[in-house]
Amino acid sequence: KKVNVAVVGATGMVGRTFLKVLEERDFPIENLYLMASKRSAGNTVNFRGKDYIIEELNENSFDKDIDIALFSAGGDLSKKYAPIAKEKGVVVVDNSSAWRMDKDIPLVVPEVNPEDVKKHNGIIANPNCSTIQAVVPLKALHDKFKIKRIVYSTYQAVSGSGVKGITDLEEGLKGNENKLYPHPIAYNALPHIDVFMDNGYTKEEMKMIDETKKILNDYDLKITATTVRVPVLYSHSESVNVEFEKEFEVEEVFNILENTEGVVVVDNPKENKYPLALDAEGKNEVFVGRIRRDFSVDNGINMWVVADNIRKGAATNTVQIAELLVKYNLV
Ligand code: A2P
Ligand code: 11C
Repeated sequence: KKVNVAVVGATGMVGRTFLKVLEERDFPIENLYLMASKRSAGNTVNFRGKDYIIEELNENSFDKDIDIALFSAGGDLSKKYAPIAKEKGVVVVDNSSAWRMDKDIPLVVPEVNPEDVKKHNGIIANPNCSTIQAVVPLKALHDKFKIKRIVYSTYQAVSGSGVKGITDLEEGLKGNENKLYPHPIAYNALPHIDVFMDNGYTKEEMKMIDETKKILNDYDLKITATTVRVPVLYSHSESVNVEFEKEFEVEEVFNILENTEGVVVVDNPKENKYPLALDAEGKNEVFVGRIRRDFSVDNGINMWVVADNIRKGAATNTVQIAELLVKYNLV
């Protein structure tokens, strides 16, 4: 079955990657509509050898026969246009943070909670990049050993802030002043992603905490997070410290992760093999390594989790959700 797809924010960093991933994964498209701002309207984009004209997004954009719309044009536009699209019978898969914590809207990582797409009310939310890559390995371990507590410490790429983040790093390396971040990102590490909340945490930290509970459907989990921006272009790296309820053998953890869909274990310290941001760039999988027991608690483990934040953290996961909509005959 072929479906009609709209891409909202088609010219953006994630939007362009949607198109690449749709092409690579042979997504069954009948008609494709590309939408962006007035600035890009009229420009053409090539997809599968055919040129498509970019349309300006407006309130009539969804009057056409569209089955699925992939949104990545920012939270404000998602808040405004997702309900309009939904009203017209379109199923929106939204990459912004606008709808993620709405209790009537599923928050989906296909390797973790695929069945949740069936509960969609016209909108499905794609989680934050740093959450997505963490829950892929955590889900399998949670099923087996029941997670009690998680400590996240992240090392996040500047592309998470879009083109302006990349510019701040590239210009900073040339000795020019930072424009986006409050401090230089070149040669630095900033313990500050998104805005600060009243509780002392950043919004990025709270997203990781709240979204993990929703995706794993376990609100008893104890989770804390420190999220840090580092001078890396693509791929977020994360130290994930986990305490389980049940006893385990490290070998079992390796076995489980080696057999988890979407995970690639890279862990051979003798040969200096572990997941690296540069190796994950452009890949769709989540790379896990440095798997070792945390001797400071009864049933603890440490791991290093790396994934391309624009791919698995955004575009790939969104396209995988769209694939589920087709697979389950929901469009
Ligand atoms: P445009 O390129 O025409 O500005 P990024 O996250 O990389 O900054 O990309 C944001 C995406 O959202 C781009 O495709 C951008 O289109 C789109 N966008 C920004 N503002 C609007 C708007 N007012 N209406 C429609 N699309 C928008
Ligand atoms: C970052 N995680 O690296 C952010 C980017 O909620 O979709 C994604 C923000 C979001 O800055």
